[in-house]
Amino acid sequence: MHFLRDKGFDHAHRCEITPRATYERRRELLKLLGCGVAGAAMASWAARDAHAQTARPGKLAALSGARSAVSGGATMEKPSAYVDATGYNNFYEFGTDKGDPAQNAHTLKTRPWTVAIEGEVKKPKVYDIDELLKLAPMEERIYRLRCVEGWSMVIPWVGYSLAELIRKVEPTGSAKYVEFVTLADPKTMPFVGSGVLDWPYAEGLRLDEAMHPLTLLAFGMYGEVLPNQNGAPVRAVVPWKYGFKSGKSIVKIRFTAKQPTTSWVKSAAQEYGFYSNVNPEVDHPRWSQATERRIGEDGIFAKKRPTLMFNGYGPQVASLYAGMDLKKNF
Ligand SMILES: Nc1nc2c(c(=O)[nH]1)N[C@H]1C(S)=C(S)[C@@H](COP(=O)(O)O)O[C@H]1N2
Ligand SMILES: [Mo]
Repeated sequence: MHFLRDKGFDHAHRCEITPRATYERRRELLKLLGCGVAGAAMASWAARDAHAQTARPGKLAALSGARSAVSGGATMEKPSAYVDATGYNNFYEFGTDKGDPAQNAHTLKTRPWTVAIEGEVKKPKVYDIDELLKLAPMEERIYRLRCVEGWSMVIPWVGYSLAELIRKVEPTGSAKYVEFVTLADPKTMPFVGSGVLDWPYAEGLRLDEAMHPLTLLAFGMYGEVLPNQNGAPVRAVVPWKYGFKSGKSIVKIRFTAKQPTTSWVKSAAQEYGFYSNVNPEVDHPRWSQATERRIGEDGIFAKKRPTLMFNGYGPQVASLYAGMDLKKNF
């Protein structure tokens, strides 16, 4: 996708422009065919496609959540179609093209699964995923997701605030940061072992960011458990930051005194900062961040949307960054 220039990838060509154009053309074509130009089979395919935007997809085990009472926890924007949310992904462990995770992630084994809580906590513990699932009541959170590449979606997640878990494990006074380490299993993840990124994929947050009620530990989406390509069985979702801060398929959460390095900072520190808050005023060195394409409404003639400061979550999160220079701390 974005930064692989240094390692000899022309990512803009390979992972972004060509596949997205192809993908959009296919969707546009299906829409046109749905308007009666083609036969009944195609029309019904398109109708099912439209219906999928609201109905439970019925593909995986149900996992429902109560409507969230967290401020900013449910955008009124229309959720993206399930086919888009599950078919257009970044999950580099399974390949760098947007369609690769949906194609390849069936090999991921999500049981047995544990998440180790380590570092600066009074109660370190290895949680079994099924215990973690029951740790707090599930909520539905409808969040905008803004990728650093310039596309966005709206996804109804199911999970609970990461703060619920953090409170249980009792960070010590030295804990200032939280590091998320995700699975790196070369047997089931075909791109682990490639030089594309430094594995395991690791991300980090400041402790107060991790404690913010909007920071979600997600186990499901669209009323069902997470599809593998979306980070099953458990992932983070940090809606005011670029998508790559939201690590998928987490196996370890470590509390630290020092700011952890992250996979993206290691790969290109001048392009991907530790904070990576969505900010239309701070351009990526190679492209503007002022606008975005909403996947699903991004036909060839569709207008881009303006990107909002903190992805629209400023009223909830701006105070975390009071007094900070966000051009320096990008
Ligand atoms: N382990 C892991 N987590 C990851 C990534 C990845 O490559 N590996 N990609 C990130 C990026 S760039 C984005 S935009 C989001 C995409 O999440 P989605 O597939 O649910 O849309 O996942 C993030 N989490
Ligand atoms: Mo992303």
